[in-house]
Amino acid sequence: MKVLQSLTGLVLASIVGCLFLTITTVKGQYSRPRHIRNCQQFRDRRGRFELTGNDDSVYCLQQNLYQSALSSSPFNVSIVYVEALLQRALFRCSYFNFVFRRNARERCNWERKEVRMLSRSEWHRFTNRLNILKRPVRLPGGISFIPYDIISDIHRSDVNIDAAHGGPSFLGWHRVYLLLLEAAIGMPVPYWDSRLDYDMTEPTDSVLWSDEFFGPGFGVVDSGPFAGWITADNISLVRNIGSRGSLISDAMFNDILRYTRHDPVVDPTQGRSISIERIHAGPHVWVDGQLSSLQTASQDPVFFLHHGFVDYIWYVFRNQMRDDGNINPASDYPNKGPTSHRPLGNMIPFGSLRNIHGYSDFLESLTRYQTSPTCPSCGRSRYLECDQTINRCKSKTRRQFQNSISLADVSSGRRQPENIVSLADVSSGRRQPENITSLADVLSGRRRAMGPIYLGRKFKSSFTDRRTRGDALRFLPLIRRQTLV
Ligand SMILES: [Cu+2]
Repeated sequence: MKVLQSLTGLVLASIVGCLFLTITTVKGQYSRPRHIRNCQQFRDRRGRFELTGNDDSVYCLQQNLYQSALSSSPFNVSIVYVEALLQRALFRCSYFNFVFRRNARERCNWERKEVRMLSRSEWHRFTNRLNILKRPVRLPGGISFIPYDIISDIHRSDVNIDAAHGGPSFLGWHRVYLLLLEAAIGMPVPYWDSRLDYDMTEPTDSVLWSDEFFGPGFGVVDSGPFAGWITADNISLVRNIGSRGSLISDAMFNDILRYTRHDPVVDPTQGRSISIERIHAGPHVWVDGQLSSLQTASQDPVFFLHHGFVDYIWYVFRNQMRDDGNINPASDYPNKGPTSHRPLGNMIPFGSLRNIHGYSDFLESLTRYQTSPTCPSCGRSRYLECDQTINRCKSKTRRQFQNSISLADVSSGRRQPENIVSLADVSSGRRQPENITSLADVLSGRRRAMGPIYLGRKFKSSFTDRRTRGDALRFLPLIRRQTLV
């Protein structure tokens, strides 16, 4: 009898389950963009949504996760959506997934590369997927949300910011944050090794600040892959590179590597100059705009590439701890700093993770790094060159890259020359040829950047590069906004 009852129960449960699935499937169909015909193709054998080589799967995954969050917890939908992403990040390489799921082997071997080492198709896929995250995802009932903004808003509330900065949890927290973004886009985040720009004569001339990579470094980001992005504060992305602060130099990197314990390098409060967190603030301030403020930094996608490099520094440091110091980095968590950074404290807002989990080998095992390019080949990147006087690779300038585009390419119409500008060049009047943005354009862009920008606490850089100009954007007084997470 009991067997019969449980069988009936099982049958009933599957019928209800199937009905529920059918309803959500039907509901989901009229809310996706016209070109995405069938999100069902991205479900795996167990009915779970899977990211594939098709970029549309990114849209479908967010829609599905948010829809589930909405049904289970309508009042905490953003939090539940972030938790779902976190689960995916942490179990990306679980044994079960590794054995049973499509593309699992590939996902477990993700490798973060210096951004100038990516193939063009890898870079385009990365920016395309970020742009998909930045597009409103529509749900039935007129509900819509922007996945990128929800992810970016995690790095916003005072509670989260305090849990993430000013102590030993800084590194672990941001490691989890990077994994979360990767779970949303289904591919590794590249890293921006700013040493390669620091070693240039004029870092603001780097090819990174062109449409080939990050888009303009001066004023509104109105071209390049992130052109026209409007932040959660309803304003444009802006930058003012080289105003203050400093990129990370080889010397700073090496100074950190003189230590073999976490204590000195994760303590930003003791007035020590050797703190990864302090060094990391330099590029935030150097780029300026949204990136220079704790509350808005992650609105600029450059945030994730910069933090990829911060994580790379830690990764190198940890390997050295093991090799030279015979120390286990997973247990070398200094029990100091603010209360929110205590080892057994919750890693707010990341579910049930504790701060000490950020230091675990398990988290580290989810990420591999391709070593930053070195001389003489510099990874054969067309954007890098070996400076033989210092025996280090450095970035090419926009102009060098422009010149390297063959005439044949341009005349065959395969690619148009891009606008390039060096602020120093333009203001000194050395050049005003065609196709070069004029100083007036640059300044008008910067004026547009002086609208009401919602900034909170600024990063404090311990380093100021002598080459910086000190002409920070004059942002209007700060306005705080209610946070989502
Ligand atoms: Cu941060």
